[in-house]
Amino acid sequence: MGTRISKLGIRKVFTGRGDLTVEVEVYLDDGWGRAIAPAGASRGRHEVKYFPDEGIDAAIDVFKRWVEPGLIGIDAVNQAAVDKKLEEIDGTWDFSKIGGAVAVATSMANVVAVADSTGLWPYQVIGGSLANVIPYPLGNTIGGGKHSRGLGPDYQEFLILPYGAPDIYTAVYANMEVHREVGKILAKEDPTFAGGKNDEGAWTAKISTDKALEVLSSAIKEVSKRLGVEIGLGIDAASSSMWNGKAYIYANEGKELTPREHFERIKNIIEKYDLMYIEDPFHEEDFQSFAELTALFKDRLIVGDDLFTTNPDRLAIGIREKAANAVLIKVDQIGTITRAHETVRLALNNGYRIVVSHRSGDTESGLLAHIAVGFKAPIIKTGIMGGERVAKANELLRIWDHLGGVARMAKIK
Ligand code: 2PG
Ligand code: MG
Repeated sequence: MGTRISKLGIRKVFTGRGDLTVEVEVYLDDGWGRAIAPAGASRGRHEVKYFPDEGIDAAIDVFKRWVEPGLIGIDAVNQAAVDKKLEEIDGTWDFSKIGGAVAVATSMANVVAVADSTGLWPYQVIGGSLANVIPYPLGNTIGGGKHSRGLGPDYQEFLILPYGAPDIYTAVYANMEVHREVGKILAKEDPTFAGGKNDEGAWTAKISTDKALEVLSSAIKEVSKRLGVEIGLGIDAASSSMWNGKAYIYANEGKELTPREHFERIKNIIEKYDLMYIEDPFHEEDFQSFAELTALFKDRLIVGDDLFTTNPDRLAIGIREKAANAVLIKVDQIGTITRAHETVRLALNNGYRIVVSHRSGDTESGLLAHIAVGFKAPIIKTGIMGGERVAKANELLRIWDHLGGVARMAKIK
């Protein structure tokens, strides 16, 4: 009975931007694993609760009193049973008693422990023997919105997707090269640019949205030509952060746009810059506008992050309303690997693409790469530069090698 949980541990650790979070260790008789809960800054309203009301110390206390004794003896190979037990111990849908951070760190640590005990890699534990598709890395190059203290462009992330790269090494390299090229252009064009980067390693500059997209377009053109790799352009507008209940606030431009004006702005930007990836173009309750935009741009990825919060019930509404055609998957938004997997299955059964994503406050762990491959995601959103981001990219390179001859890149177009 080597895979029964025999002991657990928890400690406070930090994310790359200094948020306090939890790391959980799961011990089996013949193996062990650990995982850290990442932390978001632009959190969706429908995400599980990160910590109980009383804070991180209460989460640790509850873990020792209830989670550890509750999980001891369970067969770790049965991920669904482990995750179900976490739900039972908590008793609320949003993990408000034990905290989503404790739930997700425990659930992910269990995957790592099973991998250690069985000699498999975590991506194989999650996805089985058919998990041999490597996702394309979607890279955050220029930051704005809440991630840049409202001083940069009004949308939160300006993203690139090297969908034409023949292998993961070339894909990661192309992202690095575009990021570098953007830095050079910004230094030339903006006298106030001091080389600043935000939490996700994206450049921050006091430029407009149009300027950010122009800079990025010319960097992509240069690198595409040099490396012979097609690279697409995208944004995460993170529109909930711009929405005040009545209008969208464009702080950089000093404007308030009505929902209709904002819709038109998004539509124009998609056309003008030929965006292939558009995340959260509208606030998190506006399924209607998502549906309208999706109908207009069937061949582009219209992605729900705050809209769905990796929640199968929210995604079911989206499917019914035909809102978006892709869903961001952040395991920490919903609390367990099993729940996230349920959302992934619902998405795939209904023709939605999935994008596995990091958080802005992330860690040195490369586990996200395994989750993306395990869930068979065609895209992983994990930034480009900075230790927490490179950890995932480098892990993709290792998984590619581990798969040997059977590895293949995902199909985007
Ligand atoms: C997002 C994420 C990650 P945060 O909005 O997609 O880029 O940001 O983790 O701050 O919610
Ligand atoms: Mg987002």
